[in-house]
Amino acid sequence: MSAPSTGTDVRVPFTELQDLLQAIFQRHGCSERVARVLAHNCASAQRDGAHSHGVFRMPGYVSTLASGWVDGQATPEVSDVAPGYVSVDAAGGFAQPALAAARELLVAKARTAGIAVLAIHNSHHFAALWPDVEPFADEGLVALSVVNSMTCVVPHGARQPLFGTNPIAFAAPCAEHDPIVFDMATSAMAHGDVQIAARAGQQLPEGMGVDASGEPTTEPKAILEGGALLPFGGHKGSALSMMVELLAAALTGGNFSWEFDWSGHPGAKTPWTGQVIIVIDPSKTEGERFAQRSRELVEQMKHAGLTRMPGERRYREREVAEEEGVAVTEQELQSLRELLG
Ligand code: NDP
Ligand code: PYC
Repeated sequence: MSAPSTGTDVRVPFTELQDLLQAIFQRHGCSERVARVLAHNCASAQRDGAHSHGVFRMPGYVSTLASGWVDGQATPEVSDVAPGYVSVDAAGGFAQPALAAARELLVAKARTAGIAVLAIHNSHHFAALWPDVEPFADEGLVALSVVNSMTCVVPHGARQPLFGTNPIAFAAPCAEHDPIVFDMATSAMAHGDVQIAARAGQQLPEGMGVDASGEPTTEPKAILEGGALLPFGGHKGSALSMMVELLAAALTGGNFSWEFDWSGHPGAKTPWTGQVIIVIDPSKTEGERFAQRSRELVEQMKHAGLTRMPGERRYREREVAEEEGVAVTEQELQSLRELLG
């Protein structure tokens, strides 16, 4: 959904926004390396209109760093486990710097073996997932990633929340076209969008969540305060969310969404879990043909009447931002300056 925040938009050059965010991360205890990676991620989400994971997230990052829940200086430990397998202990830091530390090895393995897995554990992910996969498709690779979050979703047929909002992101190259990318929570709605709706005083569509007594509700605050989200698509989304728990936590050695206890760290917001990224080199079997076949698929979908491919809205927003600057509200800009102190 990613509804924009209310207020008057100003346009800020991407690098200016990124530098401001990096300065905030450093000001609140991140190393220069970690701050650069997180700032790029967050500024990119804002640029692409992925508002639930753009600058909206900055107060959450800052309160989490202040709580001591996450290590903003962590040095990830990369292990070359097998010909197609890399493991990273993020050392209680963020997942994106762990990916950055292992990326070169992961790509080399995928190009050699045709496929490689990156398993990250002991990591915090508080961001959109597409920035983790899209760059692989820019290099001609196919990538799939999953990350689990924090207990706030009731499995289909259950009575109590257990799963996280557990997104799945996928990216594939497409000839003479931007990569095909989708990135979606397996909950009916991302937790971030529920927070945005609560802040804006908006009701949600039906079927998103339940209140503290397990009754269906369209009131975002009822979901956030003791209630829970539902999976998208009933038992089907629930099965995908279960798969995310298995891959991102059980496979990596990370926490399931219900396994960490942040109650001793008031202000902590970042889930301490795990992440998997699977990278495939399609040139091993299909040469350049894979990207052509992707293109054919997109053309057929459009021919069938499709007017919006997943990812297209972001690419459009990105194009506008490249021309005019990244849209932020005056209020958001002011809050960012206050976070800089
Ligand atoms: P959305 O439902 O907004 O979008 C999901 C996907 O569907 C996107 O690829 C989007 O493309 C595409 N899409 C949306 N509407 C249409 C349409 N009408 N036709 C075709 N395609 C469409 O995403 P979510 O709310 O589920 O997730 C938002 C973000 O939250 C994600 O980036 C996710 O990674 C993040 N998240 C992160 C978590 C974490 O633990 N780190 C946990 C949960 C969510 P487009 O982008 O172009 O709109
Ligand atoms: O929007 O569901 C969400 C989310 C959880 C963790 C980071 N984002």
